[in-house]
Amino acid sequence: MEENILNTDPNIVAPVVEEEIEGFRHLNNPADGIKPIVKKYLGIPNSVVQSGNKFYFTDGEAKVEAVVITNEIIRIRVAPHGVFLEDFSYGVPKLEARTTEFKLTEDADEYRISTPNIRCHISKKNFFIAFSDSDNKVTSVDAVPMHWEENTQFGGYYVFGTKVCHPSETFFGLGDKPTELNLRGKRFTNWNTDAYSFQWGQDPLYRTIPFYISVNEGIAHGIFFDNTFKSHFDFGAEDASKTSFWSDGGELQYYYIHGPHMMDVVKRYHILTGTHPMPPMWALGYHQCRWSYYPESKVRVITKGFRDRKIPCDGIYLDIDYMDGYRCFTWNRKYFPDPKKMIADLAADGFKTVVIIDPGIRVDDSYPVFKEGKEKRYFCRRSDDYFMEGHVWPGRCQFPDFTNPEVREWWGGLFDELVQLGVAGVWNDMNEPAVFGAGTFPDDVRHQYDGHRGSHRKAHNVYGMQMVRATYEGLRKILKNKRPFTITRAGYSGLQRYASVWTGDNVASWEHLKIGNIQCQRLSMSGVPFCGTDIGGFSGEPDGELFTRWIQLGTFSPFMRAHSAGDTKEREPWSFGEPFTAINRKFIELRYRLMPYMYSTFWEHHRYGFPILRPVVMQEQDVQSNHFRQDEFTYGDKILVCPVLEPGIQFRTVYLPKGKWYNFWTSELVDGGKEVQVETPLDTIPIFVKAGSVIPEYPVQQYVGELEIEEVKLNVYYSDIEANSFVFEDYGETFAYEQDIYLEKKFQVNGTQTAMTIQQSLEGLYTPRYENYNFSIVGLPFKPANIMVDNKWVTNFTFNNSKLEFRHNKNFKMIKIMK
Ligand code: MIG
Repeated sequence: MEENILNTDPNIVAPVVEEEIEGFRHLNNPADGIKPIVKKYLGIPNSVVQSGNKFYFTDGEAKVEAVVITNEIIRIRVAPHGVFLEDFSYGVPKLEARTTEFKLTEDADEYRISTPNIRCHISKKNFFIAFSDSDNKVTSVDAVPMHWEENTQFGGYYVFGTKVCHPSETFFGLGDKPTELNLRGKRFTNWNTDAYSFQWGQDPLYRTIPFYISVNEGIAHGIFFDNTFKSHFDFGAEDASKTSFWSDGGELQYYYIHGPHMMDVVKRYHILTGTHPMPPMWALGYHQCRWSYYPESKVRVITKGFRDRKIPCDGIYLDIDYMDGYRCFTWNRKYFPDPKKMIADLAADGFKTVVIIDPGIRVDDSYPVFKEGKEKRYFCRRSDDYFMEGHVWPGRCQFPDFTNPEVREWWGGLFDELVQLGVAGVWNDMNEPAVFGAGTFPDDVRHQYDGHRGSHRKAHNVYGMQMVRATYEGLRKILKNKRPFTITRAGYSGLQRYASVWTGDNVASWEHLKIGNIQCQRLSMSGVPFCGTDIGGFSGEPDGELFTRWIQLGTFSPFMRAHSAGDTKEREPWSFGEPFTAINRKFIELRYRLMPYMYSTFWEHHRYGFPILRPVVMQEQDVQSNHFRQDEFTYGDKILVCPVLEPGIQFRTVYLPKGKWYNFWTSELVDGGKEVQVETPLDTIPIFVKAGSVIPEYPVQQYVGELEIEEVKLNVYYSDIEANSFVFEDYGETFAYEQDIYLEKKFQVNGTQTAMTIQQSLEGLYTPRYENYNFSIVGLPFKPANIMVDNKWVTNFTFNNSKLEFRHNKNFKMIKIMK
């Protein structure tokens, strides 16, 4: 008989003693087939001890710790024999208590830790842990007590948490999973994997983001299972009434993050794991990549191709062939005889050069990087002290242990020469880590893990993040006050502190366009805001239509880069001829026009923890059908985009959240809260702007910084409901913003049938160099007769096709437009 170990019957007191369950197929290792397993559950709590913001409960042997971090975040962890592991996390660099407003109470049924906004209940009957909000509405409750199973091979435990899954509950998050946005009914594993040409539903992929958001009956909460071992999540897949997360080692340790809105959960997740630093503004431009552009003459043909055709571009990438025998930090002098000159020439033409770096270091005593790493014992070793060796591009390789701070420091320093040559960004590949044949390292490889030593089982999922951290921190030192630009394939929660990501080796297919759209939204809501796909698809051949539709999606991906595998045909924005080239140009130009809006959205992320892309469910989580929408999303909260994901489409259905929206192309005003049909000829995709928005716009530039911006266009969308917008400005490439040298402009728009007002307030120490705004007011319901700015009349304005245009000095406080 198969016994249900995930019993939720509250009348059944969980077993206190070790329990043998024959015939249960182990959740972790289906490959093991049938084997007896021994699971142990928390028993009955019999005491509590408080130490500051930490509370310890015990059943006599196991201990549970609850730590109050903020009024909405509590961390739980379990020590099977009462001894907790060292409190160290790559995901959460500083665990600071940010509240003192909590108290412990107790009655016959439970212990209760309360903050002003949430309560954590520890049942005295069965050690179930529950969370509720200040209205006592339970948002999360154990379905069985937390439990574990001894790992006889490696020591430690497999650890399990199981919560009740409600019939209407939906789930989001987990990073880059290539499946429906809503994760309900599915099971996942996190184990960073080089997944060339991955498919819909394939799991795992490149990243481990063990964080999910649940929404039930209008209330959202998040669980961040901060555990770097191979981890697993089940959202009602095995049993529709249970949500489980478990891991092959480490501690059962998770953060409960309260909403009630999904946006609150994401923002609070960023309190724990940090946000992305401001990127240099050029990094938000268009980037062109290929495996590989070489030799130098080819790179010059490509970059010239952009300028000749007037297609904006900021980034040009060198893939592995720039190196000498794929040795990191070297150059193939046959292909690139004078990299310094080439990079300088490209820079003079407005291109930033980004180079790839892999973790595998060629075993070769005449190669200084290898020699030094070997002498200083920086490479990973197996359990018996043999070197971890594997084949990757350079041939036989060893691999730096990036979990060692000394190794990171060394690695970071290696970029000095590349920076002196003018390299502007570093692309970190193969850092899952990937090894030909074997896939990755064997489990027994040892890692220093910042002094908290462990095997590859523990370090695998953070290896890539620590590599790009070494890269980022090294660049940050070398560049001094200039912002580094890095991109990584692998990562763990918190990677956003160091890098942008691309979604890896996708395929040139319509299905992958759809996957990419979902992945970017999902990464965004999982705390990885700066993300993008290989536009066009890495492997395979897109036709012109697919490529153009992908450029259109990419225009609204935070990271916009076209990339393709070496065995494919040419893949530049002009490779498909007309009409595609002109449309691709139009969209890349749109990206540059919207640059100040996108940059401001980035600030909103960096400073306040908002995601950049927001699926409509994040706009309106109370509308249940939104929990199943995954095509349309907003960039920031003002611009809604719905990519076209099928060939030959002349129309598509778009859902607009409640409120009023302007069709970006036609300025037509549309009521939201419903689906609308939108025309989608090849040269447009549905784009809508929320009424009341102020969208700043730059003139088209061929690259960021090409023009001295003399005037910023302010597109103001009339609204009869008061609406707020903001614009962020600063130097665009330094860390002066950390010293508060920036400007946050706040705009408030309000209208009636006879008048409209625009108010501006300024905050910050930065002064932009341009003097004027060029106003374009869309959707005025009346013909304007008078415009007054700060009590002075504006006489020079035009009104055509319901668009009001005039110029004014940027320092205005109040504009009144009257009938
Ligand atoms: O084994 O550097 O995902 O973007 O072009 C392939 C060559 C290694 C995989 C990356 C891809 C890159 C390619 N790399």
